[in-house]
Amino acid sequence: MIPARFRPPVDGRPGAAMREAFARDGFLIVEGFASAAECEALVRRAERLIETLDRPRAVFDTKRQSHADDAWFRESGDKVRLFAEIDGQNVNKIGHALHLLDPEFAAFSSETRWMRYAAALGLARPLAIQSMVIVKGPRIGGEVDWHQDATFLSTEPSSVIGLWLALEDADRSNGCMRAIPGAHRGPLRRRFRRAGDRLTMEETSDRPWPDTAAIELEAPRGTLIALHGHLPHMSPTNVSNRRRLAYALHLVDEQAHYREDNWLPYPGRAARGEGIG
Ligand SMILES: O=C(O)CCC(=O)C(=O)O
Repeated sequence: MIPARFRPPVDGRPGAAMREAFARDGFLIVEGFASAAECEALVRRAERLIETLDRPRAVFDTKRQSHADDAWFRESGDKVRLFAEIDGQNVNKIGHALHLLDPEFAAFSSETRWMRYAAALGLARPLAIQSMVIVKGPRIGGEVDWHQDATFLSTEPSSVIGLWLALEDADRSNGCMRAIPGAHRGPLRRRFRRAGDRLTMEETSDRPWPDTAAIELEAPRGTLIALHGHLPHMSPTNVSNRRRLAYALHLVDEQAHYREDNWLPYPGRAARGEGIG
C-alpha cells in the first residue's frame, strides 16, 4: 500500500478526505504542515537544549522499558529533560513538557493549526499533555519498539492522538516510522501504569498484531503525521549517517476521563485547544 499524502488545506481546516483517510488507515500524512524556516528554528532550539540542559540521567529503552525504574523519567512529565541512548551518552530524546515550558516549542505548539487537526480527527476538547523531541542520531538512534500510544496515555473512552512533525527528513534509511494501516481498529494490547510508586507494563489483550504488512511512513521535513492512539507503529534504528529529528505532541480529549494511574499525572497547566474557530 502506498499511503495517501495531503497538503495543508488553504483555510487550515482538515476536510472530509483527510478525516476519511485517518479513519481508514489510522494515520494521516500532511506534507508542508510546517515551513523549512520553522523546522530549522526548532532544530536549532533542540540543539541548544541538548547542549545546555543537565546531562541525561536515564537511558530511554522502549524494548525493556528500563526507564520506568528511574525517577528521572517518572518525574519528567512536567519538566524538560534529556534521555540517553543505550550507550548512556548520546541523546535519544528531550521530554516531556516542551509544549509548556520551553518558550519556542510552547509558542509553536499552542498555534491553532495543531488543534484544528486534533479537533477534525475527533477530539471535542483537544488538550496537549505531552511533548518530546525524538533525536535518532546517525548510526546510534535506537529503535522505537512496536506500540500504541494509548498504552502510555489512557482515557475513558480512549482518545489520545499523536501529532508527529518531521523537523528533518525521515526516510527508510534513517529510521522513518512504520505502521500497520487499519490496525488501529484492534484492541489496546498493553497499558503502562502507575502501581504505587512503580510503573508497570500490563497486557490488556493477547491479540497479536495483524499480519498485514507494515508500511514505511516517509516524511520530508515539515511533514505532519497524525497517529490514532490505537495504531501500532514503530521506528527502526538509524543506520545512516543522517540525523532524524522529530517533534511529537500528544493530545487527549478533555471531555474523556483521564485515568489517574497513567504514568503522566494529569497536567495542572496545559495547552488547551480553546477558541478553535
Ligand atoms: O519518531 C519516532 O521514531 C517514534 C515516535 C513515536 O512512536 C510516537 O511519537 O509515538
